[in-house]
Amino acid sequence: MTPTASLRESILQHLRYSFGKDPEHAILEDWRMALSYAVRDRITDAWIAATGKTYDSGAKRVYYLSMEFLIGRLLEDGIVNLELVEEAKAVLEEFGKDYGTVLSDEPDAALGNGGLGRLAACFLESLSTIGCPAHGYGIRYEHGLFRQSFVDGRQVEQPELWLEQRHAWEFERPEVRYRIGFGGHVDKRGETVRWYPGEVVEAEAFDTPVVGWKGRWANTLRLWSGRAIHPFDLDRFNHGDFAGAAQPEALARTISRVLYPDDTTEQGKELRLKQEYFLTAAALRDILRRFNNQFGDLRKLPSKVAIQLNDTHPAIAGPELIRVLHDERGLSFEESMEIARGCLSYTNHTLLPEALETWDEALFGRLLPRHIELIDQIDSTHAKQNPSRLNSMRADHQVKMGQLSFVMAHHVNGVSALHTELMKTTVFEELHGLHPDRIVNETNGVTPRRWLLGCNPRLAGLITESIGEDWVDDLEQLTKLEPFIEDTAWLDRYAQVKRDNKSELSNWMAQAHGLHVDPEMLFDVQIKRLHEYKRQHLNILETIAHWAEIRDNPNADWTPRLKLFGGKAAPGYFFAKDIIRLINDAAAVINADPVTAPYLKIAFLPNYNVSLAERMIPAADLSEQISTAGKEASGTGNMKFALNGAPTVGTLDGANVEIREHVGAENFFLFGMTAEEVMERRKIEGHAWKAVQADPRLKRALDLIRDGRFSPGEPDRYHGITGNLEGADYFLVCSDFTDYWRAQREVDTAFKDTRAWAKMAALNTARSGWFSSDRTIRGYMHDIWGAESLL
Ligand code: OX2
Repeated sequence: MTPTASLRESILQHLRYSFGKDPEHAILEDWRMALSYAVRDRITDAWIAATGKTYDSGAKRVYYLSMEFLIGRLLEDGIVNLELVEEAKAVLEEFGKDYGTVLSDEPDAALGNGGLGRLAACFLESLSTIGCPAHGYGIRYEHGLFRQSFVDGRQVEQPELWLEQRHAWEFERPEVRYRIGFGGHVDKRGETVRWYPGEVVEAEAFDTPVVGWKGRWANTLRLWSGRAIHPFDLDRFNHGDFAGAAQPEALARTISRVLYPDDTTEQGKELRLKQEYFLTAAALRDILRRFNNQFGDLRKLPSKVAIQLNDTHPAIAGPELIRVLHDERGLSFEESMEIARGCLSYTNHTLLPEALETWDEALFGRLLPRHIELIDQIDSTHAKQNPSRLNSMRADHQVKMGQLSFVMAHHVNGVSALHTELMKTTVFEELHGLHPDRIVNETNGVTPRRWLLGCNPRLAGLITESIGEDWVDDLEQLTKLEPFIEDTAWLDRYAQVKRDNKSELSNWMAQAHGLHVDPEMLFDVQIKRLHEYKRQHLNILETIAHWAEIRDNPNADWTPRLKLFGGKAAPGYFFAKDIIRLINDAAAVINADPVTAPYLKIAFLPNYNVSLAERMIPAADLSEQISTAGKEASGTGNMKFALNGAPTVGTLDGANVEIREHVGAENFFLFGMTAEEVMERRKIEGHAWKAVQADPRLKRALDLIRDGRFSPGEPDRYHGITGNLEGADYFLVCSDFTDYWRAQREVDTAFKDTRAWAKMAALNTARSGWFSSDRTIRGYMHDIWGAESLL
């Protein structure tokens, strides 16, 4: 049987026996599911083999605990990693099905908000590519991140329904269920302490295999779903209370119903804390069961188990592990704490004060009465061991999860060089003083399988043709492209790839959104969550100022530019939602201006998600990474753009710093204040107003907004934004505007020299190999986990 016949056979078999269809009657979803099952069968073989190898080797295992896994679609990932692209295309073509259409039928699993969740997904793929035995543990949210649409330019949120369509990738494990308790009381008899929860739900496992490059290895993503222990109350039913009869099930399922419930209400907060404990307790139960089956002696736990806490969300793992070891298994508190610390490590992803997790002690104590006692005991034990310390995890009637995580972890890592250094001098200054070896840096990375090979087949093809295919799991080999870049014929091909990608995106935008743009324009892209620190408003201000300038002098030699935006604002973050609306309002006015139309267009694509990123990044000419220095811990989109040949216009923030070092300062459009200058600038009274007075372009842009040029029916619609910018301007939009403007005009000039631009883009690709998540994961394995590859 030829390989084509074998995938073909497999698809037809699944159509028939898994879905009860023949090719004549199969709908698109049947084809997608049959192809997925055919691919999944192959992944499953690799998966079972890897699991067997892990058991046999007795190796240390890595457990990645995360409230978010932004995995996106999985079919293409599987096809790409198993090198089945050509075969799958051929089979589908034979049946008159378009490969891209079949892939796009898969719902985009948005079980995360942004960078933190996407990083977790890249890490899982790299762990499998490297062959490091690992599990991801998360929550199987019924509703992922909301779907975004625009009504009159405003963001509207709808529930996300990824599980409404058939989902090919998970295996339900009804035999893997744990009871997770909340509330109740703590009983103390002499030395014996027992927690008797008042409410108990069950966590049920759903497993998704994650396959690595060439199918050499596959690990497990295990997601927990909430269910009631007694799903149906027959007694209530028999008494005619039909709704009440189903209530236990409805309540228990609430726990895994939605990603990040609104936490502005007390109920919302409580649910979030419940989710955190639910994930963590179920994962630890599972880890200990597996360890027990294989090794038994709990003192060996740190040599066999490495648990990574993705931010503080699973920080309850520290006290929970101590509770199990001490209360349930009878080890002393001190020894339990040592064992727990030997297993745990913690990644910090942000220094923003509002994102550092704290819990009100009353709520915490009500939900987790034993854990709050243990946290106090951890705190006082740590205080005894380190008498000079000032930094308590239990001040102001709060529980501080950052401090708890730091104290309970053997290593704490930041996600870029700058961020790690700032951690040492800001949030964790005191704890770092006490434990100077605990903080390490692991600069983020992205998986090249999804973010180059999968999403940019034209560029991947050119690279493989030039240097062979070894770059796919050894990304630093991309430096071998450098000599080719000197060859103008090769460089023209590189430039042609970008043009083709831009045409493809343009066609898609026309067909999907009725947006018509000229693919010859400079595609300037800012895609990420909406946040003041990310400064989408700096971008739109510059766009407006530029528009005014073109109108002053329409016959000058302007570089045509398309400003592309994508990103969601948190439903309760009204300022960020206003920024979205401003961009959409400005787009409506500016796109309709016949004078500037050849030179400037704006588009905000709705419902930004992983799949949309995969479309946009390969087509980008310019990557906007313009956060206020010191605020973006790392960024990972910045890496994807550089890898796909879009130079950055950016500040010295997060991983931008390292990207610039790698690609070369001459291939990066730097602007703005440094993190230190930012702190100094904030001390100057009236800094924003001074910046506005000093730059007439900025002043004009603000005036246009304030005077209602983009909201004629409601001139004061954006007074919140203009007032903020001219007043406090905490994120220093005005102070960085003038230098941003300068950098953008440098971009205009540079883009006119097509060859020089192509060279700059190609050098970005050639020198971004270090930003592979394979490199990051090797760093964690070596510096933090003490784990080894089994390949
Ligand atoms: C994000 C950070 O904002 C981003 O800079 C970083 O690249 C990403 O995590 C992965 O490390 N929630 N999301 C983040 O931090 C938090 C908290």
